[in-house]
Amino acid sequence: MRAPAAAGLASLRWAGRRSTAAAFRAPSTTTALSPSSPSSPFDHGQSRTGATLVDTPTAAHDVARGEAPPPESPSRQAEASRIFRDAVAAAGPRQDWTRREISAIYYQPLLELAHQASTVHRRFHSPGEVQLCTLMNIKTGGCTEDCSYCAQATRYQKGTGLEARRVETVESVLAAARKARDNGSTRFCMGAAWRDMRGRKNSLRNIAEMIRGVRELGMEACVTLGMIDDDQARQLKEAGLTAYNHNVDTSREFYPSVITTRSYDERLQTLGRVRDAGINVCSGGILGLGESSEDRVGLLHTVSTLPAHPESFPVNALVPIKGTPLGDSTPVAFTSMLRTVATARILMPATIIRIAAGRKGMSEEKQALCFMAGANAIFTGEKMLTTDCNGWDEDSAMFGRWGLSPMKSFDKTPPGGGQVR
Ligand code: SAM
Ligand code: DTB
Ligand code: SF4
Repeated sequence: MRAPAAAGLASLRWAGRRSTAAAFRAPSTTTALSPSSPSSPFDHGQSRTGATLVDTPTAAHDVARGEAPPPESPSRQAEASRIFRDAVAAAGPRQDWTRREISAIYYQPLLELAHQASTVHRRFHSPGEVQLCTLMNIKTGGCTEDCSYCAQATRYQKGTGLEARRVETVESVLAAARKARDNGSTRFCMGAAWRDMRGRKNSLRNIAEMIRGVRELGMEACVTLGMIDDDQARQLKEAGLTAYNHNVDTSREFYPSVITTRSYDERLQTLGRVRDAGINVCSGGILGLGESSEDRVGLLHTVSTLPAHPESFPVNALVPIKGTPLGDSTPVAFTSMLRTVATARILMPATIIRIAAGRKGMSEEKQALCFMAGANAIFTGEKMLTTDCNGWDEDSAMFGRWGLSPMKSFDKTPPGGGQVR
């Protein structure tokens, strides 16, 4: 359990900021994530190489895949409205979503979608409660994979200039976890720039030590180490791991344009092993990779039709890293982010939805819309993995202004049943 004195300190920080909200300054920067306006209000521009300007299916693109209806057909619109109503009214999580149903939800008028997601959110969660998770990169850089968004791949090192480091010590990781806990975070997530855990017996033993230490601090422990096998999953479970993060990143179709060194199915196999070991699955995606809105629908379809919904669904907005193939990408439209969050909330009502990478560039007002539409977790602290993160002070001030409160640890029953441990 968390030491009472430290718990008191952390809650004072967040509660204190809440009660004196008016005294805190407005956010100083607002980096617009939205690209420039479409040339006409009917411009449904979207492509695999640029940002989605308006998230409406273009008949050519989507009908070619036999999925999305031309938006002007009244009978299709009536069907979409019926699907939407049924989805919103569902009493509990379901895993049999079709892509057609997900499209019908995703392309609803945005404010209606956000509003309905908000009502679903209130049925399954305490509104305004947001989980605070702090990340630590326990092994930086030197990764053999070719994920085209990632600062840590060796093959982009000349361009990124990121130096690889050895695995952090157990002591330094636990010192960082303690600091995170004292600042109010209830989950600590340790990331390593590895393809997989093969031949890393000693590292796994140290990571098990880190997990035990994080749990002794009263925090939920999460790791993201690449692909793992059944035995490694079992060892992590034995150490007390709460959740394993392994993102599918995008749709099955678009995935090979982003990563070639490991397959979509390998990712799903790792998720299966994590689930079978009794560890909560944290799996989400990245927006702004040059995907189309149908790829975002595909991402949502993959995660919402897993045998059990992930306990946590991180929505990352690409942070373009200079020197990587996606270093000059156009930012994803905020409306696409909001649609993804709101649709995820309706499809996976009990899941924790996390605003992950890219939050640093989002105004408070945009974040607030995401919280309204069902997001209920953030990464907070000094750093993400290689990029900056919104700090605890900044976030606690935001919580004060918007009446948000930190979620307690171990307070959720995961969507598949059982206890979050
Ligand atoms: N190496 C492990 C793996 O790939 O599973 C763990 C770490 S990896 C950096 C964790 C996730 O962070 C990726 O799957 C991706 O979704 C996200 N990510 C990495 N770089 C990002 C970036 N530049 N912008 C947004 N999200 C990013
Ligand atoms: C996730 O979905 N996002 C986090 C966490 N899981 C490991 C990582 C984001 C990384 C952002 C880019 C960076 O800092 O290098
Ligand atoms: Fe390696 Fe993970 Fe980065 Fe891919 S996302 S290059 S696997 S650290």
